[in-house]
Amino acid sequence: MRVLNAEFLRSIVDISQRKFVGVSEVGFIGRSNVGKSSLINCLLTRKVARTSSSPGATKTINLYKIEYEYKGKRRWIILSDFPGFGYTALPKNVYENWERMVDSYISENTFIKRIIWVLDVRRTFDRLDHLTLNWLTLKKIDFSVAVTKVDKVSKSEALMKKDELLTVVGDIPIFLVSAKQGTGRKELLGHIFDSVV
Ligand SMILES: Nc1nc2c(ncn2[C@@H]2O[C@H](COP(=O)(O)OP(=O)(O)O)[C@@H](O)[C@H]2O)c(=O)[nH]1
Ligand SMILES: [Mg+2]
Repeated sequence: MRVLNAEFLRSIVDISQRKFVGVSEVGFIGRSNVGKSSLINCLLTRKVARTSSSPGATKTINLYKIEYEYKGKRRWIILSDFPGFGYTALPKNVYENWERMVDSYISENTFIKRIIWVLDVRRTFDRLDHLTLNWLTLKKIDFSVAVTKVDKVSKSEALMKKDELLTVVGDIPIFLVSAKQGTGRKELLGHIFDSVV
């Protein structure tokens, strides 16, 4: 398993701007500041995704082109970094705009194979998370959970969080990761590559 090349493709707001017909895609969703962009950079071992110190700054869907070698084959896919939701300072109409943009992009995108839903290990599962879970279920899209920032808690706390989530989200893949320390990187990357074959 080797990432050969990774580059920023473009920022878009609408499916018509996507192009790249036939190329499989895996998307990253989650709250602002949860660590989506950092996780993408960790997976790629390159700083291609822009991380920002101002939460809620990303308002576009950012597409990255990834060339890799996996199980003896060379391929390329798109990873998409979605704008973070649930930033409380955002006015309601901005939130609704996010929902509409992401919802229609995912609904109309037949090349998205899986969503990686990024959750912060230290946060409790709240109303917004339940809404997200309902929405993912309704969309009938395959998704997995990446519980990130596990470097901030003990190993047993991270495992407890995983158990707790399993009872809430049901039988879906859950990965414990740290973008800072690289924990769980190989497992999640292999899972992503397995999702697109
Ligand atoms: N300790 C720690 N900090 C992280 C981790 N991942 C992200 N961060 C920090 O969390 C903040 C938000 O990260 P970012 O990737 O921009 O989040 P995004 O808004 O979801 O894309 C940044 O200050 C990161 O350095 C992690 O695994 N461990
Ligand atoms: Mg980001």
